Amino acid sequence: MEASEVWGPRWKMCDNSLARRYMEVASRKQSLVVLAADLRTMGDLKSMINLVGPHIAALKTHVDLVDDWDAEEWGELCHHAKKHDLLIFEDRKFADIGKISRGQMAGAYDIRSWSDIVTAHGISGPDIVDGLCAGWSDVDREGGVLLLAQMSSRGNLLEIPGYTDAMVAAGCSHSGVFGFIGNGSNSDDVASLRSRVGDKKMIWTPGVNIAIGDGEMGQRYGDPRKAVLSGSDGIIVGSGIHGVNNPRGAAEEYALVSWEALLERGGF
Ligand code: 5BU
Repeated sequence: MEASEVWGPRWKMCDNSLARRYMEVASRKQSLVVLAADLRTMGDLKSMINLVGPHIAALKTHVDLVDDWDAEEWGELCHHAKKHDLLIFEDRKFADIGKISRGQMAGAYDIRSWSDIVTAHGISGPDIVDGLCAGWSDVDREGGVLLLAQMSSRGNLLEIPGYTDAMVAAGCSHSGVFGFIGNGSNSDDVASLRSRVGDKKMIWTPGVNIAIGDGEMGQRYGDPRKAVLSGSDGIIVGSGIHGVNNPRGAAEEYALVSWEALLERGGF
């Protein structure tokens, strides 16, 4: 199916080029699954991409979690991910002032050269988005920033009244903003975020698992189908895929559930 047919108003109103690319990939692969690839070795990461690559739309990394990280091998891994038609999303949660965030896009990991999407907190003010976009421009690339409007973990301070509204207000008008992170563990939270965000931006949700309830160390999980029906455009799933006996089967199942929910929702 064509992305423009599937995504309806989201496609028409979108102002971030990476978000369009995501909608195209998701439509080609019939999956809204973003794999949280929280694995500790390069070998395990590569094997996981091979196993589940056909069923996911994006690969979410924590580059500083990998014990045997090596720049050259990482480049090869990203190349491999691209062959699987995946967007690469570094969940770095940048939070510094604009100039420093721009610098941190370079540095030892050189995130600007291989990431398509990164996460950022808005706590330091809106210039962080300019800083991150400047980081990509420095290597003639374009990317999209996912701002944390909500989190999935228990007791997070983004729940303090006013924070989410301020984040959405600051992020909605910036074309460098790909979208917002919403709390996938609670479909009311996702629906409320969607009503504030409107159609112009993506909402991606961590805290999603077919086995709903409390996870390790304050993580909370909600149902993937409900998250999409409430307005999530991408379900971020980690242990629900890499932590089970049959990751490929699980990825396929999350893909099917997410895709069917998107079609049921009618793209918006
Ligand atoms: P899990 O294994 O499905 O619980 O992994 C969740 C992933 O999503 C993990 O990589 C977290 O860093 C990430 N995450 C999250 O869980 N909650 C949040 O609010 C944000 C990111 Br932002």
